[in-house]
Amino acid sequence: MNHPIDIAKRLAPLGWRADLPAARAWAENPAGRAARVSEQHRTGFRVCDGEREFAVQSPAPWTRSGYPAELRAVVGDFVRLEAGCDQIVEVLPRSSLFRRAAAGEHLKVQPIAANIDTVLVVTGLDGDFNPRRLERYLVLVSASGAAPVVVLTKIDRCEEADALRARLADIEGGGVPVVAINAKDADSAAALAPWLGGGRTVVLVGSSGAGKSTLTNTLLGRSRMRTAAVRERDSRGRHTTTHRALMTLPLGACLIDTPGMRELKLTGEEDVADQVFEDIEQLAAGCRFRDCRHDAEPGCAVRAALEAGVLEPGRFNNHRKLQDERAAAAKVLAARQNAPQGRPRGPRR
Ligand SMILES: Nc1nc2c(ncn2[C@@H]2O[C@H](COP(=O)(O)OP(=O)(O)OP(=O)(O)O)[C@@H](O)[C@H]2O)c(=O)[nH]1
Ligand SMILES: [Mg+2]
Ligand SMILES: [Zn+2]
Repeated sequence: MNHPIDIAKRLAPLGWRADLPAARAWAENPAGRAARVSEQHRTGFRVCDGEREFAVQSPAPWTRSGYPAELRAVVGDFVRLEAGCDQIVEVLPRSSLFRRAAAGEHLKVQPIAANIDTVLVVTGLDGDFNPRRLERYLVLVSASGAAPVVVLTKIDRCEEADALRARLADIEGGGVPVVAINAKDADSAAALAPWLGGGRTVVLVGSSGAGKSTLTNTLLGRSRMRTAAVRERDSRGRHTTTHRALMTLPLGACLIDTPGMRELKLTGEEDVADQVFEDIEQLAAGCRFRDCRHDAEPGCAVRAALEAGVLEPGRFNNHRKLQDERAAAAKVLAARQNAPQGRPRGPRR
């Protein structure tokens, strides 16, 4: 039953593919039982082994408060269970990991989902719509190893959908697909089919009330996740979803629904050469000085673009803000890694 071919058959509907690092690691050491983390609650994990779904115990060190969050399992992880299947022994190597940092006194990195092919960044075409927040999401996605798609929901309730979408022209120009749908309607949600084929895994992220669980139910073809109306005044959701859950869709892909995120800080490990702001990086290459800060330097191509109205000031300011935030977070990380009780150096991340 532990033969790689049996494993592949059993776990294929759960997104197991021969090219994944987890499958390669398993082939080298097929001991115990392989499964995928299908639910993550505050109190623990549920996993699916392709035959049944059940709760499992975490290894003792994971429960220590200082234990690095990234070394614990997260929804979407493939894990090795001990032969009795009661306990996780090991997190198998990941192909990608979507993470954010939560604000607060200490920088706290929070892994959201692992082994993801596509991050669907869900935004309502209502009071939720915010290009600057989308850019922030896209910087986090660029560091994850997964590809982003922006999903605009509530097109059926928005009269200015085209105008709002036009404000994402720079994002689309950077190669990020943008899809506008009615998340309640299966025909409309079918526009996401290119990312939902067999063997693929996608995660839905976005603010509370954006329509993640509504979309999940529509794609599943049944009401599995609870949904709730947003506040009329400001379109804010009520944090209806409280755990992360992975489901296999009729189209074949695995989809992970997550609770709406309040805070979305950078971890410091994002790419410095940004894909998200490639237009600005390209402009900056034309500045007279290589270290131009685009303040008042002569021959500044970025300022020129701002003055000519080619570059949106909001986008430029956000780029700077995110760069500064990333630099500050990277400093905290470096200090922590140099500290005597720095994070344990493991082969995984
Ligand atoms: N008309 C319309 N309503 C939508 C659409 N998408 C979501 N809604 C509504 O928006 C509200 C919030 O949707 P949810 O699916 O609960 O939002 P969520 O992103 O899962 O929110 P959290 O679980 O709190 O993070 C519900 O009343 C949905 O019916 C859409 O495309 N069109
Ligand atoms: Mg939800
Ligand atoms: Zn410049």
